Amino acid sequence: MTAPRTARLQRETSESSIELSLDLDGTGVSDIQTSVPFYDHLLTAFAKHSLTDLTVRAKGDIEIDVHHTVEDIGIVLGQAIRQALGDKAGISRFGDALVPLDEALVQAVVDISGRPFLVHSGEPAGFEYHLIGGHFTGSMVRHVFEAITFNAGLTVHITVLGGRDPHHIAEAEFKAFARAFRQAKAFDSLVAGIPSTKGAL
Ligand SMILES: [Mn+2]
Repeated sequence: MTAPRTARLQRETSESSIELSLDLDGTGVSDIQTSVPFYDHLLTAFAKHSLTDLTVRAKGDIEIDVHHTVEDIGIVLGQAIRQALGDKAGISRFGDALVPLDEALVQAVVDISGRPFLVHSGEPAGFEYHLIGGHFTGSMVRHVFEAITFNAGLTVHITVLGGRDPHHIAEAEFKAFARAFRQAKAFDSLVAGIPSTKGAL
């Protein structure tokens, strides 16, 4: 292993104020206070299952809607991932996972490609309108993956294969993404240099 794969970012706008730090070579320890309780739950699951140490402190205009705060944290998380990945030398690059949560089942595939692309499908009809925990709109699940993917430079495919309970589905999506990302960012001792025929990712 070369340089530490860490990042610490701050972002301040009229809509939110965010401090985020992460270590991609951690053990999944997290300390997350976003002021959006269900999002704390999702990000804690992401940290735990991707073995990323993650600290988030955020305040935002959640009296209007959780949208700005949730999306902005996704943007900063994506930027931090990109920064911490560095030149991507020696990593596996690809990862995939199939993760259940009771009746919910989600497949995630990650390519640390440097090319932002999200393909997301399979959430049941009405999912986007459901208020999970009474405050977290189902539509924000895809929106967070858009923010992470575009800002981290990842190609991500997330397919919800089954599920009925919105809490289960959202959590299984984050866990599947986390497990696939864990594989993709892992160092592979057989990989010499940057795993691309182009020589850059
Ligand atoms: Mn938005």
